[in-house]
Amino acid sequence: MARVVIVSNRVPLPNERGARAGGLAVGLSDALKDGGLWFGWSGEISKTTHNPVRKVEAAGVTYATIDLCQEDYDRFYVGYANSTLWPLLHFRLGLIDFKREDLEGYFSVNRTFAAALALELQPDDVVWIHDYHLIPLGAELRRLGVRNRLGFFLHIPFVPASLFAALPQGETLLRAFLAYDVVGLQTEEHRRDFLDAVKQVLGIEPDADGQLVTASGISRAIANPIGIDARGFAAMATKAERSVETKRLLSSLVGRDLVIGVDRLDYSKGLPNRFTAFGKLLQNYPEHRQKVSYLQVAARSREDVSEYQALRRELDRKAGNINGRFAEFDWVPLRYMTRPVNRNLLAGFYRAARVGLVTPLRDGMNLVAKEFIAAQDHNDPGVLILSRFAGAAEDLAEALIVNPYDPDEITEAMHQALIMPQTERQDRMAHLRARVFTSTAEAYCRNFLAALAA
Ligand code: GDG
Repeated sequence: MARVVIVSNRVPLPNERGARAGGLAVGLSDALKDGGLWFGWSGEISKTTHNPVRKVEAAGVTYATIDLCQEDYDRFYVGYANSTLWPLLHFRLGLIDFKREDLEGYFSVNRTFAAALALELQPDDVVWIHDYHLIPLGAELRRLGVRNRLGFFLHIPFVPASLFAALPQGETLLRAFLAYDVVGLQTEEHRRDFLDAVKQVLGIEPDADGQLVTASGISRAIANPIGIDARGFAAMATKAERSVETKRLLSSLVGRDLVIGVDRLDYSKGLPNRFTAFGKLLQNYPEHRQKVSYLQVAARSREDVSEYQALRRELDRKAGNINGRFAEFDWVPLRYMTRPVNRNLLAGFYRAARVGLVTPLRDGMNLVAKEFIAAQDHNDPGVLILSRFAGAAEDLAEALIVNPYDPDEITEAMHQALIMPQTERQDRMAHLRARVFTSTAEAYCRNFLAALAA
C-alpha cells in the first residue's frame, strides 16, 4: 500500500495532544492509522530565515515540521491566509485587508514548503494537502518535478464566482487548484461554487463528473463532508459524565437547564448575534429567567489579526451587558470563557446540556455540531440549534435550523428547544445520530483516499 503523506499548515505534534486536540488532528488520524508522514509548520517563529526540517516519530507516523520566520508569519499566515482568504471565503468582503506583499509572502512560503517536502517524498507516496494556507503547494511541487498523486481538501467554504472576482490576482490562485488530481470540498454547494468559479474565471468547463480537463492533466472536484470519530466521542462523553468536573458543572446549575456553545473566538461563528438572541430570550420569555444558564466556551484564536481583537472587545461588552441586566445574586445567566477547555470535559459538558447552539454566519462544516450530537444520551437528548449556513446543515435537517443573521429567529429556536417534549427530542436526535455515526472521520478519510487512488 502506498504511504500517505498529510500536509497541513499546523502539524498537531504528538506531545501537544492535550487540551486543544480536536478537529483536524482527530479527523485525520484515520488516514495515518497504518503509518505515514505528516508535514507542515511547527507553530514556532524563528529568528532566522533558513529553517531546517525537524522530525519526531510516534506510533509509526513521522511528524516533519518547519519553523516560519517573523516576516513569513506576518505575510503568509496573519496577512494573506487570515486577512484575505479567510474573510473572502466566509463571504465577508468588507473584512478583507489585502496587501500585495502578503500575497508574495503566501506564495513564497508555499515554495519553501514545497522545496522541503519534495526532499521527503518517495515515488509511490500519496500526498494529501489541507486547507486554504496551502492552495499553491501542489503547483509548486509539480514545478519541482513531483509526479505523485496529489490531493487537496478545502476545509472552509467556497464562494460564488461573483464574490471570488473580488480577490486580486484570483486567477493565479484558482489555476493552482488544477495541479491536484482531486480537489475535495465539504458540501455539494461549495463544489458547485468552486466549479462555477473555474468556469467563469478560467473559462474551463467541467464535464458531468466535475472533471476539469486541461493540457497539464485532469483534476476532479468532489464533495466529501468531514466527520468525527462518533463512537470514540460518545464513549468519551459517557465517561466524562461521571467526572468530577461534569459533576461540579451540574451542581453549579442547581437543576437549571444548560445551553452550551463551543467555538473558536472567530467572527465567522456568529457569536454577537447569539449573545443578542440569548438576551432577547430572557427579555421576551421571562419564564426562562433563573431557569437556564448559557455556557459559552470561546477559545481565543488568531489574536494577531486585528478583527479578532475587536470581536473580543465586542463580546466582553455584550456578555457584561446581559449579566448586568438579568443576573440575580444567586444566578449568572451567561458564563463566558475565552480559555480553552479540555476535550474530555467538553464531551461531558455537551452531554449535560439541554441545548447546543451552533450558529455560524458561514462554516465549511462545523464539527462542534457533530460532537454535540454524538455526546447525547439517546433516552434524554438535548436539542441542536444549527445555522443553515454551516456545511453540517446539508445533512442535519432534524436540528432546529436557523438563519444566524436574525437574532429573533435564534431566540424563538431557543424557546422551542427549552420546551420541547422528550419524545420529539428523542425522535429528532435519533435521525441526527444515524447521520453522524455513518458519515464519520473514518469514512471521510477512506472516501478521499479512494478518490485519490482512482
Ligand atoms: C475548520 C472549519 C470545519 C473548540 N474549542 C475548544 C475545542 N474546540 C474544538 C471543537 C472542534 C474544533 O475545535 C472546531 O472545529 P469546527 O469545525 O467547529 O471549526 P474550525 O476550527 O473553524 O474548523 C470548519 C473544520 O475546519 C474541519 O474541517 O468543520 O468549518 O472552519 O473539534 O471541539 N477543543 C478543545 N477545547 C476548546 O476550548 N479541546
